[in-house]
Amino acid sequence: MSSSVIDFIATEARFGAHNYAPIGVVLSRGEGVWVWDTEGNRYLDCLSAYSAVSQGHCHPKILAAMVEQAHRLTLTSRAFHNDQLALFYEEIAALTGSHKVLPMNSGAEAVESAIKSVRKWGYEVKGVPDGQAEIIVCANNFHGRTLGIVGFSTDPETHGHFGPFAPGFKIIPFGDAAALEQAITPNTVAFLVEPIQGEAGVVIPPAGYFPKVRELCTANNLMLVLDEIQTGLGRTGKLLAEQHEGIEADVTLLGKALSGGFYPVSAVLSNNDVLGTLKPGQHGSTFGGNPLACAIARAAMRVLVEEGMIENAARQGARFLEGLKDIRANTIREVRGRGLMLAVELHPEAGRARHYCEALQGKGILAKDTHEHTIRIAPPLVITSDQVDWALERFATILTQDFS
Ligand code: IF1
Repeated sequence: MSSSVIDFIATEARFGAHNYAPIGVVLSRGEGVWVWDTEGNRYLDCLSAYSAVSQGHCHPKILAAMVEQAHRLTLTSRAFHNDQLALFYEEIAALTGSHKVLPMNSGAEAVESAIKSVRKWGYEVKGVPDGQAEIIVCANNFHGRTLGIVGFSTDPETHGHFGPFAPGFKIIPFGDAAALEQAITPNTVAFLVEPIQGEAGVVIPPAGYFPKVRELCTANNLMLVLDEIQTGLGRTGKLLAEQHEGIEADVTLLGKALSGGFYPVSAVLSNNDVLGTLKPGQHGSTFGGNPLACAIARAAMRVLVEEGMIENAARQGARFLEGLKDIRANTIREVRGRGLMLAVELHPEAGRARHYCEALQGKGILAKDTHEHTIRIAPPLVITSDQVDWALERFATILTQDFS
């Protein structure tokens, strides 16, 4: 390592809170599926900033929209109208079929906003007694880092020593419709769930789970809130992961790729009167819905569709999954995925996934471990067949080695 690389890492460690343990690479440039470190080494990005750079690094059309808007107007606050918000609403509604949109910034803010909205809906529309609203969530969920959200996390790392937490959440196993049925009471206002659990290790629920969930939510008059912050916008090979299940959520949460990685942009989408319960002064954000964010998001959505990235995610995801399944290595316990949201789960005896990710870095691939034994693979949706094959060769080399 050159001294400059050591400097960046040491300086981060000296001044920064140590709430991350990054792999030892300092990135300084990106283009499409590729990123370069400060020494000029090139890597295939198989994390895509946790699916935020789905459109590829520094997409030229999103960049142009950002620069153009930054020259004109960046922030007005919602105290005034701006000439980008209406266009953003129109385009995201046309893309997703939603009727109402609430623009926020981070994913966690979209989740918090949805929680507030469904509670208000519960009191004002469903008729739940004030202060009694219950929201059902799943074990091993990941919905963000704010206090409201970490309070219903089941991961001790995520919630440990951050309490006391807000009441009103019930935790049930993921993928178990009977557990949902049992947990519902007259005070239940919503079921908040990821279509595929990301942080839990790319956990795909059993077939038939979501249709049954949809049926239970409708029958009991509660809102199905799908957190598509990671799975949405083409990641799984469809615009929304709910389309694989043939269902429609009442409330859909988007973030991450909504800006193609240029800026934090998130949104709560609803196709009923949940968002209608929010009246002036009851919710907001200084930056939410700002013209720069809206211009960026409009371009990010446009290129996703115009450049066929969603179809490409389905095609290349299938190729990647097949290729991973073809690797004969006794380190591998299971390979799973949908579209370009993939994971390789290692046998516990094979050693920590972190060691495999560090070895992959040496071969020009950046991937991220999760939960000790799982390697997460989520490249930008613009990846080509040749690039998938290039990656597969390297995965085969590393996965047939023993890092225990
Ligand atoms: C970190 C994981 C991914 C999310 C879902 C909401 C949010 C996220 C389904 C919050 C965020 C991130 C945040 C990142 C790690 C990461 C992650 F490993 F934790 F699970 F992507 F796989 N809903 N996910 O996945 O969005 O507020 O961050 O914008 O470093 O914490 P945010």
